[in-house]
Amino acid sequence: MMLRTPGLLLALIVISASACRSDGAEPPTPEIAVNTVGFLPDAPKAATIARRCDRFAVVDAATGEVAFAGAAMPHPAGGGSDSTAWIADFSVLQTPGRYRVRVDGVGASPPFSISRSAWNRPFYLAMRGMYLWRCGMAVRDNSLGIEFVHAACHLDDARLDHVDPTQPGKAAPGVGGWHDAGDYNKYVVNGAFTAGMMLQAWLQFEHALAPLDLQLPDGDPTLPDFLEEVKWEIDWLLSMQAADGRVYHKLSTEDFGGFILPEQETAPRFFCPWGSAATADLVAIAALASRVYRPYDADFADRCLAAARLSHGFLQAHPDDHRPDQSAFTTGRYDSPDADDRLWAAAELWAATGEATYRQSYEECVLSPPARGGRSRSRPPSIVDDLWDWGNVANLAAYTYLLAERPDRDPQVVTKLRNALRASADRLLLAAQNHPYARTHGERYYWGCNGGIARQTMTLMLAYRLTRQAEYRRAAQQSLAYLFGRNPYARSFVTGVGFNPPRFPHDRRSGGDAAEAPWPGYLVGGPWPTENDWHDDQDDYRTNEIAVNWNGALIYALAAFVEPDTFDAAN
Ligand code: 9MR
Ligand code: ZN
Repeated sequence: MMLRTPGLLLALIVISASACRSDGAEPPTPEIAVNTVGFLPDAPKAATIARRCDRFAVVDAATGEVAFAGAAMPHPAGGGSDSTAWIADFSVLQTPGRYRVRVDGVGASPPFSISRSAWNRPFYLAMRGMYLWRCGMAVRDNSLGIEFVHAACHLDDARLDHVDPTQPGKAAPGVGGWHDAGDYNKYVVNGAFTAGMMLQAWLQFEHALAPLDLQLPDGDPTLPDFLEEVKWEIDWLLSMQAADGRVYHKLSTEDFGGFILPEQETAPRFFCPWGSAATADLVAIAALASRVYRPYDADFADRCLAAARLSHGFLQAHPDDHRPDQSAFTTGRYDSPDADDRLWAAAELWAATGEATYRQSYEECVLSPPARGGRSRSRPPSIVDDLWDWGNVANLAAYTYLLAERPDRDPQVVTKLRNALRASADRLLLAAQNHPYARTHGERYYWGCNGGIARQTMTLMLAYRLTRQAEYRRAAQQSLAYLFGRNPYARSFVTGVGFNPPRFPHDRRSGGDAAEAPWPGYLVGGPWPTENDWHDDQDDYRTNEIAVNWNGALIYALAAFVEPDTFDAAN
């Protein structure tokens, strides 16, 4: 063909060049699973390829230029050369950029970055997710260029009928806090647990979290945004305390509502009768808050400590494991034995006050866990659990004790806890090594296990802090990689973040608003009972719901790697 003008010639050259370098446009193959957000430059970096292969390349996502080439290795757990999982390790590539993993004959992965800011945006969105969960006020977000909005909701929270049937219609203040999950109810055990994980993140990564601007509306200028968001929940938790110190277990409609925006949910909401686990969790979170908020707001800290002591006194007078009467409700139960909650309460009260009685009651329990079968301690809590959740909060107590700088710790208890923590972290490491997607809980799946994977980074980061052994920190990074795409689905499990994230989470706002996209920044529960059982389907509340205790764990994991110096640029 005769080319008549240099302009046309240039255009053709550009077109043909971009045809050769088509990696940016090639649809990703689900056979290459990789973290689809990004890696810190020094992070471990690997993709899992679900097909036999020899060599792989990491290519520039825009130009297709090869930045790194290597041999894929069969994953040992997959059975040598018959392995169905091949690992492409490119940890040595540290140059910031945007890349894809490419395997001839298989295809290319979704793009990802190598950057010191890699986790900033996911952190921001996960924190915005907490703000968007706020009950009792209007919320609005446009982070994705899509308007997510609801008006002030549940302003009548709540009635006391099920607490005191002699005074029908009587109400008490319980407005505020976060909705729990895809439903709009509020549960003390899970709320305190979530706030507890987030304040642990603060205790450990304060330097990184303190400067971050989360663009919260009408904020308190004296509080860092991170603490302001957690305080929204703590204020509500304090309102769940009765005058005598008992704590109402939850605040809820009698039955789950429909897929409508929260302000449209007008069915009456009720305080649920008290429970000893909720009461102990309130003690723990209020004591912890008194410590964390004191430098900013001494009055609030005093109020928190007084609340913690009041409820602790109530628990002392009621030593039995008192399960809440939930007979009026069919909503979430969050019902489990209180031994671990009492343990957390003791550890936090000691950390907040230094008073020996609190310390001793924690130490006694660590050194000689109460015998099985006792009435109030029907199930001794595991002191450091591998996979833990709202039903066993004892890990939070152990972290607090281990991190406390008070001089009066019992060396025997310190040793026992350190050993238990190390042993747990080592089991998580081993599980990740033996798993083709580096999943720290191997092949164990349960309701909300994605949250469990995120939460396991707490044990890993603590082990790293105490030993300075990099492998623990690296395993925590691999857990984030799993949640954001290096998993058998080759998809991100967090709405609005990474490649092909969940589109139909079990979330009443996402299902009830006009926007097509789901509300962003939420980790979905994840596959169970097997690896194959995750469905991106709104009806599948067992695997595709969202919940504060999963996001709180994710926020902890991301907080460990957020980069404050470049945070603004991320938004
Ligand atoms: O996360 C909770 C999980 O551990 C339980 O097995 C499950 C069934 O009781 O409930 C989960 O919590 C849900 C709660 O009960 C209601 N709000 C939504 C929560 C997440 O699915
Ligand atoms: Zn609400």
